[in-house]
Formats: sequence, C-alpha cells, structure tokens
Amino acid sequence: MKNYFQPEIETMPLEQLQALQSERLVAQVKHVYDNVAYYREKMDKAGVKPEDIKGIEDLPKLPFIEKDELRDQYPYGFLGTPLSEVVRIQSTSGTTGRRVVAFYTMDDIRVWDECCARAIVAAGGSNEDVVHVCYGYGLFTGGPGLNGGSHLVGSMTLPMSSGNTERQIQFMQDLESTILCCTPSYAATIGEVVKKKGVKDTLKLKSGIFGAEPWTEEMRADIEKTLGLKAFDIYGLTEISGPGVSFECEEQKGMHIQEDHFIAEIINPQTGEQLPEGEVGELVFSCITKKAFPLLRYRTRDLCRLTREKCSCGRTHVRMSKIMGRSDDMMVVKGVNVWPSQIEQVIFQLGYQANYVIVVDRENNKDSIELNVEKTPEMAADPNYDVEKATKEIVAGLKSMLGIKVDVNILQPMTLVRSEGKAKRVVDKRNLYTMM
Ligand code: DLL
Repeated sequence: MKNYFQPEIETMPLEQLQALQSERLVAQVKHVYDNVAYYREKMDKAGVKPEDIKGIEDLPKLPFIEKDELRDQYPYGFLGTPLSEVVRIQSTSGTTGRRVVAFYTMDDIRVWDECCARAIVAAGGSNEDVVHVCYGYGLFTGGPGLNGGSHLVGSMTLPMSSGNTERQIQFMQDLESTILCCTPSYAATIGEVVKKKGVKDTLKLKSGIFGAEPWTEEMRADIEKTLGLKAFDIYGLTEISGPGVSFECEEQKGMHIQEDHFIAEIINPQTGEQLPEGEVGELVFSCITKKAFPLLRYRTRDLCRLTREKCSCGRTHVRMSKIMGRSDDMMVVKGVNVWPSQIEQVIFQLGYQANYVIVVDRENNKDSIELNVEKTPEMAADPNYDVEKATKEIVAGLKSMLGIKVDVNILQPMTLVRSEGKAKRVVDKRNLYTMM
C-alpha cells in the first residue's frame, strides 16, 4: 500500500480541488485588499474590487506582482498581518540591491512544513528515516524548510547545513542517513568525494531531494549512480514560502504543485496572457493560505509547462515540468538564444559531469562564448583520451545544439571551485543590463 501523507487533499478530484481553490482565493483576495495597502492601490487602479473575484476563473482580473515591486516595498510593504503575528523571516539570496524579505506567521510555517513533509513522504520518507539536510540554514529557505518537513514526518533530522564534505560523509556513515537533501550541484560534489574514497557501499542513502537550482535528467542519472539513490526534484521560492511549492513523486515525471495552497498559472512572459495547458511559459503563483506574505499572481520568471495528465501515483495536483530556464537567464549570444541547460545537456551526453563554467564576453561589439569543462577522473586516467579530439567533439556537439561556435577549454579534474549551495555556472562579462 502506498504511504500518502494526505490522500484526502493530494488525490482530491479536480472539481473539488478547484472549488476549494476558489473558496480560498476569494477569502485571500479580501485579506490582501484589507491589509496590504500597496496591492489595494494596484487593484483600485486596475478597477478590480474583491467582490469581482468569485473564483479561480476570475484570477486574470488581478494585477501581477513582480520581484522589483517586492524590492521597492522592502521591508514591510507586502506584510499582510500585524508584526506581532509574525514569528519568522527568510530572505532571498540576492547579491545586489535590496533583498526580498518574506514573513511567516506560525500558521504559515505550518503550511510550509506540511508542504515539505509531503515532499519527503513522496520520496519514500517516514519516521523510520534519517533525513540528512545539507541545504544552507539561516536566511536561505532550503535548510529550515526541509528541517521542518522532516520533523513533521517524524524522521530523525540531521541539520548539517552545507560544506565540509568529509564530515557530511562521516555522519552519513555513522548515523546511516537514508534521505539526502541538498542542491543537485552539492549532491554531485558529495558524489565525487564518495567515488574518490570508494565508500559508496558504506552508505545507506535511498533517496535524494534535490532542488533550488536547475538540473538536467543527465545530471540526475549521474547522481543516482554515484550515490546509489533515487533522486527527486523539489521546487520552490522564498517569495511563495520556500522549498516544497512542488515536488516529484516516485514517477519522477514532473513536480506536483501543492494546489490546496498555491494556484499556478502559465503566462506568455511578453503579453502576460494565460497560456493553455502544455505550453511553455512563465510560472505565476497565487498563495491562497499564507497570511503574512500573501502574494497574488507573483511572476516567478521561471519557465516550464504544466500538465494535468493522470499520474499513476494517484495525486491529482497539477504537475510542472523541470524548469527549462528563466525568462531572465536566457543569454543572447551572437544573436542566438542560449540556455545554460542546453550546454549542460551536450557535455553530459559526451560523458562529462557538471563541473563547468560558461564565460560570455564582448569585444569590439563581437560576442564570444567560452566553455571551461573539467575532464572526469576516468578521462584523466585514460591514456587514449585525446584532448584535441575531445575538444572538437564538444565544439561540434554545441554547434549542432546552439547553432553557434563555442570556444572550449578542457581542464584537469578538480580545477574549478566546487559549489556547496547554488552553483554559479555563467559569467557574463558584457554588463548588458546596466542601463535597465
Ligand atoms: O531556492 C527554495 C528551495 C530550496 C527550493 C531548496 C528547493 C530546494 P530561492 O533562493 O528564493 O528559493 O530561489 C528560487 O530558484 O525561482 C528557481 O529559479 C530556482 N529553483 C528552485 N528550485 C528549483 C528546481 C529556493 N527544482 C529560485 N529546479 C526559483 C530549477 C529551481 N530551479
């Protein structure tokens, strides 16, 4: 028998689910209108009153919220409750400008913990498990989110935070960690060390819950192999709560969005119009249960597609595909649209791993794009590995994927800095957006 965390919600028939969403949306719009002056003004300007929102079909009447507005309203402009009801803040990892601070009441924390608990259960977790959390703790939502979810499931929780890979492995061995939670790039780093030490067989890991950054199916296969576990994707963002907005079930065919708490839409990023199911566009979320930071129609900039195709796990909540890119991380190089994930796909197909950095530059108004990628230890040990031939192979693979010439440098293993959190894989030296 399958172990569902909340089957009455997670497998609810669509009609009932949408009725629940409508009821919650109507109440939430009123809450926001009454308590968030900034959004009330936006609604007034758009000529929408709370009474005009009778259900989810009226969602397009509401104005969007964009990240810049959250920055402009820092810190309290979007607060939906008195500060006396707020028990926690978390914050985005923005390196420039003002950060976004998200607020949580005790109930909001419960909602978030519940979302992460469902994700852990979907990855096979129970109170018999040892959940090893090496997402960062602190302002980043990764550590606190999975920590809270793990408590709710009743699993023994190891609040490791990231870094010190040797110690991570030691704890995994000594305390027999079964579920690993971290970014996919840090999972790959741990995998690298596990492989080098030859200790895979001493580990008891069965599942990994990896998210917070994009990763390819190729990278999934690689991590599953080196760590001997089944790797599950998990998605979320600070503004909407943190990890657990959506998660993969055992089918690993897209992430179920927790529709009793969040309404998802896919829009055309240029026009803002809703797109039909199955089309790729920008993901937009409305929070229908959170009170302290109750964002409606928040534009994530993340691109993906949604499907309501039946999932054999029994969950009825809509599934989102892997994030295919961000409407703001697509690079235009030599006039061509380039996504870092396309480059990653090519190098994985040729047997390389996620140890690479893309450098984009512009000189005399001419763009250049360079890929620095490490050999795997096996390649480095192979006397027949021919750098010149290998370089040509990668150049040809990228040319056929992207249609442009990429300069390729193959590096020795362990040359690039390893990531402990979200990996930075693109260095764009062109500063194209400084005028915007
Ligand atoms: O990254 C929350 C999180 C923590 C999710 C741990 C999963 C696990 P932020 O730092 O606010 O929050 O960054 C949110 O990260 O808009 C996406 O662009 C990206 N992102 C998050 N999860 C995924 C994923 C956390 N599974 C931003 N795949 C989002 C691809 C992801 N991108």
